Amino acid sequence: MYKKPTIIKIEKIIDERGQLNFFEIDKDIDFLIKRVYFISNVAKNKERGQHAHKKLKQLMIAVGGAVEIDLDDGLGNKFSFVLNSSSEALYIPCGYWRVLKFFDQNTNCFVFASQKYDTSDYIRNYQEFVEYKKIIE
Ligand code: T46
Repeated sequence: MYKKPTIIKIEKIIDERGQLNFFEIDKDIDFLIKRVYFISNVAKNKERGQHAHKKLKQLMIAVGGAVEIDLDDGLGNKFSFVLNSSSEALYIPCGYWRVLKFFDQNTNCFVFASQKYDTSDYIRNYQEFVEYKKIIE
């Protein structure tokens, strides 16, 4: 569906009771969700990530606060996004090195993932990641 990291607009319905957001498989994302995790209570300016995934695709949404997500395809292309609205999500295809920078301790980052947790899907060394991308491209 998306070959590159892409911001997706998440539909919202607002009425006198508040706001409701939703997204759907096939319409908004091209994978079945096998795992959901969320990151919270990260001190201001702390970073997470510093790794890439071989197969995992993810959709990230920040609810409250803000998080910057820096992505690198290992082939010289870099992308930077700020998530700060529950009406926007970031789709991250497989094969991107990521660094998450949290702007505020109240940020809750929800992640919808295409695979169950699998340590063998992670590449945690940047040079190894660059070599891996050269081989698979
Ligand atoms: C990613 C970024 C955005 C589990 O046991 N199950 C899980 O599903 C996850 C995600 C993590 N863990 C354990 C593994 C570690 O002992 O939780 C601990 C912290 O995980 P990690 O250091 O990988 O956290 P981040 O924030 O650096 O990375 C996570 C995801 O792992 C990664 O896929 O893209 O968030």
